[in-house]
Amino acid sequence: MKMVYSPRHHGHSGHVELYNGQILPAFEKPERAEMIRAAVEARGFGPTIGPSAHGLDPVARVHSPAYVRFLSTLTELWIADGRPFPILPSFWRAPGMRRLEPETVDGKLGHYSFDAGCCFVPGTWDAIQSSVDVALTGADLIRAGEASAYALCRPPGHHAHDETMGGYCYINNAAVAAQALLDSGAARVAILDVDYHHGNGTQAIFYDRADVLVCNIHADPKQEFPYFLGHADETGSGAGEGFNANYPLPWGTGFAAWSAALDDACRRIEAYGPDVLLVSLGVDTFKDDPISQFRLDSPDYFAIGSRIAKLGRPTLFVQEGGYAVEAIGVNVANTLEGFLQ
Ligand code: Q9C
Ligand code: ZN
Repeated sequence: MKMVYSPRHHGHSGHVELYNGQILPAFEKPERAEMIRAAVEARGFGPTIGPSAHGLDPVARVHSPAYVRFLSTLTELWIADGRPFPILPSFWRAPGMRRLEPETVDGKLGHYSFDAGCCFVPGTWDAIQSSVDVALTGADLIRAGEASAYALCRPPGHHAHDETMGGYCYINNAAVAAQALLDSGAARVAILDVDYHHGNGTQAIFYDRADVLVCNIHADPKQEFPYFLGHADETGSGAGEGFNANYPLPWGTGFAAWSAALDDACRRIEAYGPDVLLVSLGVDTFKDDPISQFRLDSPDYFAIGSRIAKLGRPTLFVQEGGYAVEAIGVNVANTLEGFLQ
């Protein structure tokens, strides 16, 4: 299995988030990707390759042109205004307010975000572009006939909506890769999101469509971020009715209950018969994750990988969350090894 990785993720470093009322170094930090790269390379699954540049056209198949323009110009607008870094949004629209794009950069920042989890430093936009190129290069590998590939995306993507960033996510890497696969001949794609947090962006992007089945196993939004999406009764709308499945689980969930949800999700995917499977691979389900409340242990990730392999589909793993820096490399590598065995 090839791994796609870019050192340009390092541009997104020294950034902050708002946590417990304080501006703190972000949990989503560069060491994450380096720990994963080292652990995966140590297992010898296959070569590490760099991404090829795909430009912004495939991004604009999922995200609105105005949002892509915002992301690509925010840093220069900020510098032109003579403002200090980092950039961090802190005001948002309430229901009932109007959806007009403000003219000023502060207004745009609130318009295109849903939390204070998406900070910009000068290298952030370059890192975002490299991350989606990593996912698209992984999709190219699958298209070229590889049975599987691993895209080490950083920053992650699954919280990003068509025109909203949040939860450390700017561009929805998995959604862009899924759309690229559909645009190049796949008829049906399934996305299995095993990150601890609900993949609200991925769900919302494909909610009214039958060509992408989205299954999400995550902490119950009644208790956990992103709080406002991810309930079990969200099953899709219109043509997409029946093509979204959520498995919200309570804080404290261990592998027995978690893997029962995985089994159910896998049965759905099997019945759907996708041409390609994308796995939004977050390992923040780990027992020692600093911002999460599930109790999976490192050996459990072998079992996750091997259950996914039983589906027998061309499979692209796309990295999402996981913040226990010392363990995330092992947990990702265990998942991939369980898949490959
Ligand atoms: N205690 C991903 O895993 N912070 N994003 C919530 C609640 C936001 C996580 C804090 C967590 C976002 C890709
Ligand atoms: Zn997460």
